[in-house]
Amino acid sequence: MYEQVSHSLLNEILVELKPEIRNLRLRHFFTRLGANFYAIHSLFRLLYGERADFKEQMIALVETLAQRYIERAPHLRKSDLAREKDYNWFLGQQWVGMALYCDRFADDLAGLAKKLPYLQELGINILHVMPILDCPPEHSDGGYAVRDFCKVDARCGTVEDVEALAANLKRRDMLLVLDVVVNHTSDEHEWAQKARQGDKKYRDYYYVFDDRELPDLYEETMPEVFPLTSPGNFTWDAAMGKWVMTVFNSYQWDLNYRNPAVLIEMIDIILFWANKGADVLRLDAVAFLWKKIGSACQNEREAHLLLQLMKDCCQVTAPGVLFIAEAIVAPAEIAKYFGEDAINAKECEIAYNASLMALLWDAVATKNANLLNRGVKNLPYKLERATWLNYVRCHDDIGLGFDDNDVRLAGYDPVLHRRFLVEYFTGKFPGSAARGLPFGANSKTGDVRISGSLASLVGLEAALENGDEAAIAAAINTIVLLHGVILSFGGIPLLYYGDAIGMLNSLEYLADPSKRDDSRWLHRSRFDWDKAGKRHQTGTVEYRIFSKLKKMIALRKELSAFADFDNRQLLPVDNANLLVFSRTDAHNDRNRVLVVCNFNGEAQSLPVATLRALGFFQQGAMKDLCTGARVAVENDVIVIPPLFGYWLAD
Ligand code: OTU
Repeated sequence: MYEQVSHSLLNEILVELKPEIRNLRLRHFFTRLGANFYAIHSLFRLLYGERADFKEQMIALVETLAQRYIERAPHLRKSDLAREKDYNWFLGQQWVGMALYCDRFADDLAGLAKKLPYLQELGINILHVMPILDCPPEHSDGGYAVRDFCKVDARCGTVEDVEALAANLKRRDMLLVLDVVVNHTSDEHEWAQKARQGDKKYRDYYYVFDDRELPDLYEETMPEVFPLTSPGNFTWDAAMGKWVMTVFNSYQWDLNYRNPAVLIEMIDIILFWANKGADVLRLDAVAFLWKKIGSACQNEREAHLLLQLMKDCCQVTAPGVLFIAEAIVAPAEIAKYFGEDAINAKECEIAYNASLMALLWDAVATKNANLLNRGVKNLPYKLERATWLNYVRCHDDIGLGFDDNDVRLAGYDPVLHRRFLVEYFTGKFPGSAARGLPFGANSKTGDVRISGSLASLVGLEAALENGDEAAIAAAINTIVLLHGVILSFGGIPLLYYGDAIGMLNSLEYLADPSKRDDSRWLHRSRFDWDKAGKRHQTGTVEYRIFSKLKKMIALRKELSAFADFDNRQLLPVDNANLLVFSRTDAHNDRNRVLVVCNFNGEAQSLPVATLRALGFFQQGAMKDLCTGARVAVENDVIVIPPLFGYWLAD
C-alpha cells in the first residue's frame, strides 16, 4: 500500500521539481532517489505525516538533495560509484584514525597540511579534524557551538582550505572526517538571532517557551549533561523574554526536529560538507535529537528515524560518505545507532565504542580484566556493514557508563565501584599515581566523570616527576597495551593526537576564564612539536611509545584477521587479569591471531589446555607478532609479562 502511495507521490514530485532540476541529466541521482524513496517517504511520513504542508516539505527535501547532487564534483561522484561497488570498503584492517584540533596541532588548515607526513609516519590514514566552523570565541564549547555551519573559523582558514586539505589527503590515500553538530546551534547563529528578533519561522527552529510550565515538565525526567557549568536544560533569554531549551551549555540552543524545515536544513549542511570532500561525517550528540516530555530525551525512537532519514538522503546524493554516531550512551543503546530493525547499517555505519573505552579504564584502575571481560561479552550485537570506532581517549571526559548488572556480576557495588574509579583517577585513592580531575560532578545524582590525558591518567606524569624508572616503564607499557587492544579488537582504531608521544595534562586552560570551569581542556593541549621531535631519539619516553605504536599500526594493516567482519571470539579464561580473544580472517579461517592482554602489574600465567582444544599452540609455541619473540608453553602454561599484550600467531 505505502509503496504505491510513495511511488505515485514520487511521480508527482518529479513533475513539480524546479525546471532546472528536471532538465539536467541526473541519471545516478534519479536511480538512487528511486531506490531510497520508499524509505524516505515512509520515515518522513512517520515524523511529519500529520502536517498540512507535508507534500511541500517533501518537495523541498528532494530539491535539496538534487541541488547538492548537481553541485557534487565529478571526482566525488566517481568515488561514490566506486564505494557503492566495494560497499564494505571501510571494514578493512588498513584504516587507522587520529582525532586532533586543527589549531592546537598545527596553527591552521594550511599548517595542518604540512604536518601530514607526521601522521603518515605513524601510519594514520583517517584524519578527524575536530570542529573548525565559525563559533563565538568565548562561547565555543571547543567548536561545538556553531555560529555558521558553512563558514570556517577565521583562525583555521577558509572553506577552500578544507577542500584543499581533502584533495591533499586523497592523494595520500587518507580519509577526512569532519563534524556536523546536528543537535544544537550557538545562540549567536543567524537562526537564533532571528528567533530572538521575533521571527516566527526561526522561533520554530528551537524549543522556545513563554513560561516555566513545559520546561518544568521536561525537567522532571531530563538528566543534566553539564550540571556544574550549565545546570538544568533551559535558559532564560532576556532579549527574547522567553525560555529556550539548552541541554548542553546555556549558549547552545537545541534544534527542534519536530519542524521538518530543521531536518531539511541539516541534511543540506551534511551534503554541503560531503561536497567539500569529507569522506566521513561525525554526527555529534545524536542521542539527543528528539525531546519528549516524560522521557530522558535521549535515545528516543524518533531520534533513530531522523538518523535513518539523514542516511537515506545522503545515500541519494553522496552515497560514498559514511556517518559516525557520537552517542555516548548505555552499552545496550549504542549499537542501535547502526540502525534499528535492519540487517545492514541504515543509520550510521560507524559508532563510538564508548563501552569498550570505559571498560579499558576500569581495567587500568583495578589492574584486572574482570569487568572488561563481562562488558566485552555483553557488547550488543552489531549489524553487518557496521563497525566500531575503538578509542582509548578522546577530547571529552571519560564517563563510567558500564552496565550496572555487569558491575554487580563482576562482584562490585555499582555506586562504590564508580566512587573508587573516580578516586583512583583523581589520584585520591591510596597508591594511585593518576593525575585526572573530576568533570561534571552532579551533587543530585552523585555522578562524576573524569578528565585528564592518557599519559597523566596512567601515571606517567607522576613517574617522570619522581624519576621512577619502573613506574615510567609501567606507564608506557599501559599506553601501549591499551592501544594494542583498540588496534586488534575489530573496528577502526582512533588515536588521540598527543597520546603517541605521551603528552601530559596541561593546566594552561585555567588562565582562560572561558575555559577555566571545563576540565576537559586539561587534555586538549597545544601539540608539543619539540616533544614530538624526540620520537626519533632512542630511549626517550616519546621514542618508546611512538615506535611501538608505529610498529603495531603497521602490523595491524598486514593482518587480514583484524578486518571487522564480526570475527572476534572472546575466550573465557580462568585468570581474571587477562583479556583473551581470537580474531579469524573471514575469508580464510586458518588465518588467526590470538590476542592475550595482561592488565596486572605482575606477570601472569595462562593455562593453554582450552586454547589447544581450539587449535592454538599445536606446535608447542606461538610467535608474538609485535616483538617477534617465541612464546613457549612450559608446564602447560604461557607467561604474559606485566601490563603487556601479545598478538600471537602460528
Ligand atoms: C559531544 O559530547 C561533544 O563531543 C562534546 O565535546 C560537546 O561538548 C557536546 O557534544 C555538545 O556538543 O553529546 O553524545 O560528557 O561526552 O556531551 C554524547 C560530555 C555527547 C560528552 C557529551 C557528548
